[in-house]
Amino acid sequence: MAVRGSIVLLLLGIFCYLPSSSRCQGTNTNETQAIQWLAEYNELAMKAYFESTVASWSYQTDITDQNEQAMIDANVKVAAFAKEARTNASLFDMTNFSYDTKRQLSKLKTIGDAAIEDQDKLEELNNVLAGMESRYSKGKVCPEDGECLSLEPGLTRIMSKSRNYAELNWAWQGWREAVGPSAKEDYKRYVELKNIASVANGYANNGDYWKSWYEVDDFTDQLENLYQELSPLYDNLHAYVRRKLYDIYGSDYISLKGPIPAHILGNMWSQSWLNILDLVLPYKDASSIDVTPVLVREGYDARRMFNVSDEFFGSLGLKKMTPEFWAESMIEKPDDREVVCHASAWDFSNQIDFRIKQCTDITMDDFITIHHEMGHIEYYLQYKDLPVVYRGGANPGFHEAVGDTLALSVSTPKHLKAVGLLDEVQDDYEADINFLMSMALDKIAFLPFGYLMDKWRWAVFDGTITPENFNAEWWKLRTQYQGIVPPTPRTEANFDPAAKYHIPSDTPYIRYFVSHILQFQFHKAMCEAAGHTGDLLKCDVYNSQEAGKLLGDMLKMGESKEWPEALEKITGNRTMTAQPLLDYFQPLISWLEEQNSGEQLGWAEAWTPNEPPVWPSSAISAHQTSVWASVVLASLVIFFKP
Ligand code: BJ2
Ligand code: ZN
Repeated sequence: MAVRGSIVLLLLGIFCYLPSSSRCQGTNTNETQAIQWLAEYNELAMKAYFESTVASWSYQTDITDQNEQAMIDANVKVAAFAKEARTNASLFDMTNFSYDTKRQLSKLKTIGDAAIEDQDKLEELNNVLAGMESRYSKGKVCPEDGECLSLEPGLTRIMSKSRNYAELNWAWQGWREAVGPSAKEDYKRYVELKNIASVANGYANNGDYWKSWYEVDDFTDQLENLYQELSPLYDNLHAYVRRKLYDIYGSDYISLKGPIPAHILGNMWSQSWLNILDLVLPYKDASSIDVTPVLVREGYDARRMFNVSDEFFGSLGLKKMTPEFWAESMIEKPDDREVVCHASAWDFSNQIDFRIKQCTDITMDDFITIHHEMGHIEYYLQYKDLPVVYRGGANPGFHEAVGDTLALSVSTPKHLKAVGLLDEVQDDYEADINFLMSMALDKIAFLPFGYLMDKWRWAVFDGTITPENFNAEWWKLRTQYQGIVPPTPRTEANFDPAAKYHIPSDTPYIRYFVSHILQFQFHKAMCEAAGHTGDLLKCDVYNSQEAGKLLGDMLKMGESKEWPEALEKITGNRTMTAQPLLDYFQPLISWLEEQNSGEQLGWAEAWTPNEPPVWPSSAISAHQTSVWASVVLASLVIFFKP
């Protein structure tokens, strides 16, 4: 493309006077030439993006200064490629071109960070990004004695298993201290540079640019409506869980009318509460629905967990993972080097290499994450023969929803029993409520978090939130939407947003909120295709070729059409709706409403819990010893003062 395409166009005497602007409109009206140029572009793009992805993979699976520099160089190189493609795409006057040619050319005119004109600034942004990612990934919390803990698996295990208020606070605060403050200066510069890039792409700021991927003007209104529709369900779950935690931790730490302390919900960010299922289980005598003990007892390793997931995709007639996938993926945490442990899925753009990188722990959480990541790979495999510009989700939320949709079937107790991951399952009302509670702790608890992450960032990018109030505004949203509160007061010396991977790693988040709506729409459609009748919560599409085909046909479209069309293809409906999610949870909604009859829903935002004691107790004695020593010393000084 680079050389040949430009020469062809220049020979035709066509010249664009504003080569660097995305709005540059060329004069070549010959669609055949445009199609030919796009084909040439595609071949070169596969090579260019393959090269830069290899460099990122090498860095993320072995964080060294050398790999960091190689990745930055590769990113700068691929940015130059994208810029040149934009210039050449802009030489065409698309007015009378077909929908498809127009769509492909238009996509090439928006080029993300590569739009930054100034090379120094582009390099600076890449440096800032690499620094934030590596500091997050290398973050450790060190006890007074004993080994330092990283997020995965050490701190994550404490957050999920410990029921000690002070210990949980130690891990929660320690993690934020380890990766928060050191990210703030970089983040400020990141915001400036991302806005420069987005303005160069023709948007008011980077938040607007991110929103543009959803292609509909009223996107934020649609989200707000969905959120409003679902918030009563969240409030009910919140009130019920708060009561249970009150019974455990007491009135020093929990108010029945206040927000819940953020560190006791089983997860570092309170985004999924599944790990405290044992504390809030509705019917204690009904059969267990936690597969972690079985995974451990049966000696599962990462590969075996991945195999179970792969087998499920295969059972639907969908594509299985490839030999290259198994040979090159990193599915266990290496102990000889620093890596980015946060799980991710990779498309190397060459139609051959697709990989997952995950520091798999033998838990139910990670078992579900495997399905999530494999869902991405499935999408990549289904659309790999489309032009590179179309290799993406119908919108980013679609990409996030694939694996989760399948996991809705996999998580049903009947399915887990069938594959040997649960010992015994009951089939009665109490078991249904227990099961739905486990799903709600994951899916419903997530909704406000999925919504607020980018509410915060949109406001940061448009300047409504400034660095002077980064953390205060963060906590305002966390309390307003999630009804949670930090265990101890926070200030602007803290920078808590940076303790969540997607903030330092520059990954938009609203996609996960969208996915939590879509996955229930997809699930319902696939269940109907599989001939399922009765309650949606019981549906398992295992082995259904019809369900697999319905999903696969939609995935094959990639982003070649606007998302309402893809949604229509799978559900017959062009709009996002919360109805399937509400149908799925209906028995639990009624149950929660009954449980909460004497309860006050919602929370007084100003309430704060008492300070937790110092942890560990050795630190208490060390602390107390030093206090006593100072007192004695001070008295001696006073006593012997001449
Ligand atoms: C565990 C999961 C992401 C994901 C990773 C890291 C960021 C992007 C990718 C992309 C995929 C793609 C994750 C799961 C649900 C909630 C959220 C969380 N990791 N990413 N390359 N999750 O989405 O898989 O793999 O093609 O866009 O972050 O908060 O844990
Ligand atoms: Zn994902």
